[in-house]
Amino acid sequence: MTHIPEDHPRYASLITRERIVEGVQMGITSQQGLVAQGRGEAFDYLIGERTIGSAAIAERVAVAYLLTAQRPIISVNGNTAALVPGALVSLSDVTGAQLEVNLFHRSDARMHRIIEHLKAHGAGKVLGSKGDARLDLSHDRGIVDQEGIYAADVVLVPLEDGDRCQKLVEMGKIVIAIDLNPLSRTSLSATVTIADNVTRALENMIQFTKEMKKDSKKQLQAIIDSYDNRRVLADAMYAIQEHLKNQAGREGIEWI
Ligand code: PTJ
Repeated sequence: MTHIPEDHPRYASLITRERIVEGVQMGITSQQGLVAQGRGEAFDYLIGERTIGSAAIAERVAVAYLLTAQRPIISVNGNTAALVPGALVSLSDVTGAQLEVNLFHRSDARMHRIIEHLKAHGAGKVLGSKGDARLDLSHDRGIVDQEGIYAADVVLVPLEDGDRCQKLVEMGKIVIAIDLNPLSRTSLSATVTIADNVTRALENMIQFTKEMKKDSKKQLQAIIDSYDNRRVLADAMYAIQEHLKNQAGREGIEWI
């Protein structure tokens, strides 16, 4: 990794870049994953590189869904495996949700490397390599495990590419997306959209799970029932607008 000094003003962002590049070099992340990360970075910049209030609400609701689910699954792709392997394993541990590797650019070698990478970060069983069930999709993201995503009632899909999210919702599943673009197809079709960087979102969710684990089913259900995803999407768009306005104001640029 290139040495990034901790006092660099863009330290967190540069470290994230290094991790994703390392993921490509290790054969975990696809080259296309670099482009996806760049898009995420741009949206993170627009939103102010912070967890906005409505994203924290969505993160709590996501935790409530995971804790009340019968068969919760955390879907892992090449980007999340490189960026947040330890946090994926911790979230799986605290919520009881199983990890399943599911790739758009699928190959046996990548599947194997990602599963081993998660295991090196403490994961026990990792699903995904059986691929014994199929979602009605014409690409490899449709290949899933029967006992995993196929049978799940709640699926967490960080950094998704749209049509699988829609398909899972059509199948009657609760889909939780983590996507910094509040206007992506994934964001618009998920049950719960977390417009936050996956690096912050997972850490928040681990913390919230520890707090909410003692809540009763009734309390968790009340959190779920009070949730409105459209309002959360609208708030993310508003937050981007306000952040840009403030930025312009600081630079003496008139907002027209
Ligand atoms: O590993 P694979 O083969 O399964 O491929 C994974 C990628 C990410 C390449 C694939 O799913 C893809 O192409 O995704 P998209 O269509 O680029 O969508 C990724 C979405 O996630 C975009 O809306 C980005 O803005 C968003 N995003 C990217 N990085 C982050 C992010 N959201 C949160 N945190 C990030 N770090």
